Amino acid sequence: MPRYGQLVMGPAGSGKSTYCSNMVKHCECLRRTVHVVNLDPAAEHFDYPVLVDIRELIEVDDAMDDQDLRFGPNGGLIFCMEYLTQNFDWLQEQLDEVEDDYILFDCPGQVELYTHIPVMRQLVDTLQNWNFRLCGVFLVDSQFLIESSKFVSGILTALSTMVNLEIPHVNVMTKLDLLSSKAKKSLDRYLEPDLHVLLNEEFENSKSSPKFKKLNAAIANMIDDYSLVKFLPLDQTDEESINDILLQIDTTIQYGEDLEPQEVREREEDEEDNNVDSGFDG
Ligand SMILES: Nc1nc2c(ncn2[C@@H]2O[C@H](COP(=O)(O)OP(=O)(O)OP(=O)(O)O)[C@@H](O)[C@H]2O)c(=O)[nH]1
Ligand SMILES: [Mg+2]
Repeated sequence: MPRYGQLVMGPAGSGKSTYCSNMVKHCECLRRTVHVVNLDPAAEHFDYPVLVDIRELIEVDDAMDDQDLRFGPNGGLIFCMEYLTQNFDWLQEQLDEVEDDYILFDCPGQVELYTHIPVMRQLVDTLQNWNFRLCGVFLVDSQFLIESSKFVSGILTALSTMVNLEIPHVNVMTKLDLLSSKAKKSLDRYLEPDLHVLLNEEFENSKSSPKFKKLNAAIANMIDDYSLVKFLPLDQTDEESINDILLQIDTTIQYGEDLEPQEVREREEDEEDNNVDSGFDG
């Protein structure tokens, strides 16, 4: 039987742990069991029930307090993640204890982990060897996306993660509940962006150097070539947005295809009931 997993990634504070917690609550409403694995060795608190906690293996403080290592918080975190890759059998033991295999992996927020350090790739390869079908879920805070030049940097991080990991991938724009109504009106421009249009507008009246404009045009071309960078909106006060994201991810990892027909029917009925009778309070 395949096992299923979401690798929940994104920059610091983008809402990864909150996403996991909301997803667990949402799945409870659907009578689906979803477990969360905390992979953040610096996590202090999260409000989901945790199946596996990396801090039982190693914590950032261990790497910082060690007389020989003497890491600061950032190097310490990378050290912990590398330590995890040397102790995958520990993770395997813990994961083998559950039967309902739909697991959210709540990852740390250090961008280097996604862009060039091989740790996440090693994790992906290992989980795939353990029969996991994985979807990368990359979260970006909408506060940073809603301005074109910041948007380019958000997109580049999402893109390099996607290319680096080579697994099905979904980008999510979080914290829409915090956007002003004016910003919400221009949201569609960012969810499925035409970067040439966005950047032209941004640079039309700006005094940026021609070289900088040229660089941005080249980046826009490259991103359009991939044509894969779009975002699903997440408003944690709107259960439907959470459901849409879940459905999209389920489709990419083919969750449900191995269920018996009766189970599928029950699941569809549950999801319909749930959409009609929305008792979710975020
Ligand atoms: N209003 C609102 N606040 C949110 C949302 N998601 C997260 N937050 C808040 O943003 C802050 C960071 O959220 P976390 O879920 O801890 O973010 P994270 O990505 O796990 O952060 P790190 O693990 O430190 O990288 C917290 O104060 C959350 O309450 C959201 O959808 N709406
Ligand atoms: Mg977190």
